[in-house]
Amino acid sequence: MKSAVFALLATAAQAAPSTGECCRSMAEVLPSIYHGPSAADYNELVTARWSITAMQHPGCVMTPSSAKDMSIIVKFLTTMQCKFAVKSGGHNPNPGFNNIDKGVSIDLRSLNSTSLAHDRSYVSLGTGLSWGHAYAAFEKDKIAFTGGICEDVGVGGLSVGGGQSLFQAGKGWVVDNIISYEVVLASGEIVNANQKNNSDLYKALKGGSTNFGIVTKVDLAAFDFDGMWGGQMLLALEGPQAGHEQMIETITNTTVDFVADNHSDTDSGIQIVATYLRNGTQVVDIAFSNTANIANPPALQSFLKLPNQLRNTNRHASLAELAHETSLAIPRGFRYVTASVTISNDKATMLDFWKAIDKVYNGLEVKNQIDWLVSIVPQPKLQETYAKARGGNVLGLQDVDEDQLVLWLVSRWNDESLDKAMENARQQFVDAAVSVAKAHNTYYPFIYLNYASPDQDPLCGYGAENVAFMKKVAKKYDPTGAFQRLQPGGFKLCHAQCA
Ligand SMILES: Cc1cc2nc3c(=O)[nH]c(=O)nc-3n(C[C@H](O)[C@H](O)[C@H](O)COP(=O)(O)OP(=O)(O)OC[C@H]3O[C@@H](n4cnc5c(N)ncnc54)[C@H](O)[C@@H]3O)c2cc1C
Ligand SMILES: *[C@@H]1O[C@H](CO)[C@@H](O)[C@H](O)[C@H]1NC(C)=O
Ligand SMILES: *[C@@H]1O[C@H](CO)[C@@H](O)[C@H](O)[C@H]1NC(C)=O
Ligand SMILES: *[C@@H]1O[C@H](CO)[C@@H](O)[C@H](O)[C@H]1NC(C)=O
Ligand SMILES: *[C@@H]1O[C@H](CO)[C@@H](O)[C@H](O)[C@H]1NC(C)=O
Ligand SMILES: CC(=O)N[C@H]1CO[C@H](CO)[C@@H](O)[C@@H]1O
Repeated sequence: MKSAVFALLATAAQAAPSTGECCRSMAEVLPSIYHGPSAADYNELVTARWSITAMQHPGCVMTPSSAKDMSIIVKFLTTMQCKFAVKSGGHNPNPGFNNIDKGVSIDLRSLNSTSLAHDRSYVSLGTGLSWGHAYAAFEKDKIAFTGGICEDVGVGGLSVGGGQSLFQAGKGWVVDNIISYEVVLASGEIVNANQKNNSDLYKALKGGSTNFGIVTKVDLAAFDFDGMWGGQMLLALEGPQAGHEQMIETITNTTVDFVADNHSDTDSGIQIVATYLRNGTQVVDIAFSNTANIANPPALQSFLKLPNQLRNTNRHASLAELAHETSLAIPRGFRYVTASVTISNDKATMLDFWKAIDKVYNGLEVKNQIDWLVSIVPQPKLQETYAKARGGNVLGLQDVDEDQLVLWLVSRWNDESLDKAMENARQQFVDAAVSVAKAHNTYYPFIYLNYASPDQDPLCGYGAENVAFMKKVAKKYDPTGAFQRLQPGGFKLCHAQCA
C-alpha cells in the first residue's frame, strides 16, 4: 500500500488536478472506503446533512475509519492539491461548510469508536460520532461528559468550534473539557495535541475550527452520572393568562434574573426558544435541565410558574433521552439559515431586541412559508472560568466580567426560490440585534462560530490577540496553507477581515 501511495504521489500532476484525477487516485489507494457517484450509498452520503442548503455534489466521498486512513487521504489531497470538505454530524447549514461541489468529501462517520479510561476520568470519542450515540454508549457505565444538547450534532463540529452543553455553568465549553486531540496535519502526520505536547495547537483548536488539521479523536473529561431531570415547557405567547407583550416581559425578566442570580446552582439550566410557525402559531419553548437529577429545583421555580402553559414534559430521564427530545423542534429536511449575536445579560436590551426582531419578522413577505425560531442561550460568566485549568482556548472570553446571552436565529423554509430572501432576513436579524445592543452598550463582539452565518466573522470576534496566535499556529502546523486553500469550507483565518 505504502509504495503504491508514493508512486502515485510522485506522478501527481503539478497543475491543479481535476476532480476526476483526485477521485481516481482516492479510489486507487483506498478502494474500500471510496464512494464514487455510482456507488449505491453515494446519495445517502451526500444528503446526510441537517439542512438541505448544505447538500452538494462532490466527485467522491471517502469514509476513513482510522487516523491512518485519514493520514493517507490528507497527504494525498495536499500533495496533489485537491480540494476537499470535512463532515462530522453535518449540522452546519452554511453552503460549502461541510460539503463541496466537485472535490473530495471526507465523511467522518466511520470514526465512531468509544472507550472509557480505566480510571473513568475521560472518554475517547471518534469525531464522526453523534452526541446522542456517544451519550447512549456510556449509559451502562453511568458516565457522562459535556457535549451537544441535540442528539444528531457531531462530536467533530463541537470539538473545534466551542460546544455548548447542558453542563455549561458547571463545566464550561466542551472544548474546555477536551484533554487531548488526535489530529491529522496537512503533511499527513498524526499528532496528539494536549497540555504537554503541541500545546499551541491544542489551544488553537479550542475554537479555531477548520484552520489547522482534521481531528480524528478527542479525549474528553468524564464524570459519574446517573440520569438527570429535564424536559420542555411550551407557553402560548398570546393566551388566557397573559398577552404577547406581558409574556415577553415576564419571560425576559425571569431569564435575566436566573442568569444573573443562579450561578450558585450550576446544575440547573434553561434555553428559551421563541417559535413563530408558518401557520401563525406563536409559542415559547423553554428547555429545562438539572444535571444533579433534582426535580423542580429552587433555581427554576420562577419558570415553572410562568403563565399560558400548554405542555410540560419535565421528568427524570437520561441525557440521551433529553438530547432526543430537544432535537424534535429542529428536524432535518428543511432549508435553514442560522446566525448569532452576543449581548450582556440585560433586561432592557432584551425587551428592545424582541421588538426589533419582531419588526424584522413581521416585515417579511414570506412569513407564511417559513418558521422563525429565536433562541436565548445563557452564558454565565462562570462558564468562562474553566478554560484556564487546561491551558485556555481562543474564544477570547476568559476576561469577560459579566454574564452574557447568545441570541441564535434558526429559520427554515422549503422552497429554494426563497433562499435569497432568507439570507436577507438573516442579515436583518443580525443588524437589528447588533444595533439594539450597541444602543444599550451591551454589544459584545464574540459570535459563537457554530451558530454564525457565513457573512459573520466569528474568528475576529475572538479578538486580535487570538487571531494573531491562531495565524502563528496555522503557519507552524500547516506551512503551505493547505487548510486555507484546499478546504474552502468553514471560517478561514486567511479571510478574517478584522477591524
Ligand atoms: C439541530 C442543531 C442543534 C445544535 N445544538 C447545539 C448544541 O447543543 N451545542 C452547540 O454547541 N452547538 C449546537 N449546534 C450548533 C452546532 O455546533 C453546529 O451546527 C456545528 O457546526 C455542528 O457540528 P457537526 O459536527 O454536526 O457539523 P459539521 O457540519 O459536520 O461540521 C461543522 C464544521 O466543523 C468542521 N469539522 C467537523 N468535524 C471536524 C473535525 N473532526 N476536524 C476538523 N474540522 C471538523 C467541518 O468541516 C465543518 O466546517 C446545533 C446545531 C443544530 C443544527
Ligand atoms: C462504526 O463504523 C463502522 C464502519 O463504518 C461500522 O461498520 C460500525 O457498525 C459502526 N459502529 C457503530 C457502533 O455504529
Ligand atoms: C508526548 O509525546 C511524547 C513523544 O512523542 C510521548 O512519548 C508522550 O506520550 C506524549 N504525551 C502526551 C500526553 O501525549
Ligand atoms: C421586569 O423587571 C423590571 C425591572 O426589574 C420591572 O420594572 C418590571 O416590572 C418587570 N416586569 C414584569 C412583567 O415582571
Ligand atoms: C401549526 O403547526 C403546528 C406544528 O405543525 C401545530 O402543532 C399547530 O397545531 C398548528 N396550528 C394551527 C393553528 O394550525
Ligand atoms: C432569580 C432566581 O431564580 N433565584 C433563585 C436562585 O436559586 C435559589 C436557590 O437555588 C432560589 O432561592 C432563588 O429564588
